[in-house]
This record gives sequence, structure tokens and C-alpha cells, in this order.
Amino acid sequence: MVLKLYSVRTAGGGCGLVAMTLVEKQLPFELVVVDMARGDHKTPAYLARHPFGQVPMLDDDGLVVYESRAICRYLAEKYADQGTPLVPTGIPAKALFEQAASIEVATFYPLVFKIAMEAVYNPQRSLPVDEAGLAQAKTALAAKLDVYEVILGTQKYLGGNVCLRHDVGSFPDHNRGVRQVEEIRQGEFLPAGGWWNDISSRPSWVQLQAEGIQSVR
Ligand SMILES: N[C@@H](CCC(=O)N[C@@H](CS)C(=O)NCC(=O)O)C(=O)O
Repeated sequence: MVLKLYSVRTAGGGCGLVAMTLVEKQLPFELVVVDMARGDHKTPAYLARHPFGQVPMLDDDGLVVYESRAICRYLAEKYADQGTPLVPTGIPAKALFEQAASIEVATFYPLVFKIAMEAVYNPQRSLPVDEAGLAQAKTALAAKLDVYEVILGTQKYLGGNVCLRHDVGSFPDHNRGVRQVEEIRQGEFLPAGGWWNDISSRPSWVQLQAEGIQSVR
């Protein structure tokens, strides 16, 4: 049975992260559009499968997986032999992979999420903006990106020299926050070595931005 992705059409956040992984792995999938304005993600039927009532959610022939990073990891491991390799093999390479994955989820993403919330989503919804929190998050993220620059000074990607899930897959989540910081740093923060340009010019990302998420048959 074809993979079913429950998602919004826009390729940002966790939905974009999973869609990018599906495209990188050249996997056919059916998009089941979740209309969040209508509350599709809070119906009893949806909550029975995803108790937090969020997108994305994957259904692989009855196996339901939620949490975008977990979905990406599942796809990367199940389809290790096709498309872009996104998880390494061997214990030392896996240790560095886990290290980079933890940096992303524990250190980087919370700041990006705060920036995206205060600079993009709250204004869009006419909600109050926490200006002090926004400024603090931008400064903190800029400092983290200085550390990325150090790491990327000796290797091409965060987990080593091969482009892995947390480079490719976490890109949609990072994009808005990083662009915000770029504004205050006049583009000077981007780590040397072309990492940002490399991941932001990947055909999977360019295609998803142009077309949104669509079923692939
Ligand atoms: N940690 C989750 C976050 C998922 C998430 O926050 N999804 C948002 C849309 S981007 C959502 O469904 N929000 C509705 C809600 O939380 O009620 C993941 O990575 O999948």
C-alpha cells in the first residue's frame, strides 16, 4: 500500500521536513490534506491515531508514525538503499549523526521556533508579539550559528561530510528563523563552506517551495 502523509500543503515546518525526506528518498506517497482551519486534526478519528492532534502524520500500511523527525528517521532507515542516503551506517558515524541531531532539536530548533512564532506567525494571526523574547532568541541563535561556523569549518555538513537527515530534513524548520537572523546580521552569519546554499538549493526544497506538497505517484 502507498505511504499516506497527513499534512498541510505548505512545505514549511514538520510537514515540509517529511515531504523533503520523501522527495529525497524518491518515494511515491499520497497526500491526505488536513484542513486545520476546519479542525480535521482534532476529530475523534484523527486523535485516535495521533493523540496530540498535529500534523504531520504518516500511515505506512497501518503503521502510524507521528513526530516529523521520527517519521524522517523511519523513512531514511526503511528505504536506506534508495534515493539520498540520510542516515549513516557504523557506530562512529552514527554517534556523530546523533550528536548533530541532538544539537538541532535541543539547541537550534527552540530558538528558531521562537523567532518564527514572534516574527511570522503571531503577526500573521494579529496576536501580540513578545518583542523582548524575539530579540533575545535572535541574539542567542546568532551565537549558535557562530558555533555552526566553527563546526562547518572542518566538515561539509553538521554530521560529517555526507548530507544527512538533520541537514536536509531540518532545513524547512530552520529557514524562517535563519532568514530573520540574517536580516539583523546583514547576511554575515551564514557559516562558511556553502552549507546553507547547498541545502537551500537542493532540487527537493526548490520544488516543494514552488509547488507545495503534492501526492507523488
Ligand atoms: N514536534 C512535532 C510538532 C508538530 C506541530 O507542531 N505541528 C503543528 C503544525 S506545524 C500542528 O499540528 N499544530 C496544531 C496543534 O498543535 O494543535 C513534529 O515535529 O511533528
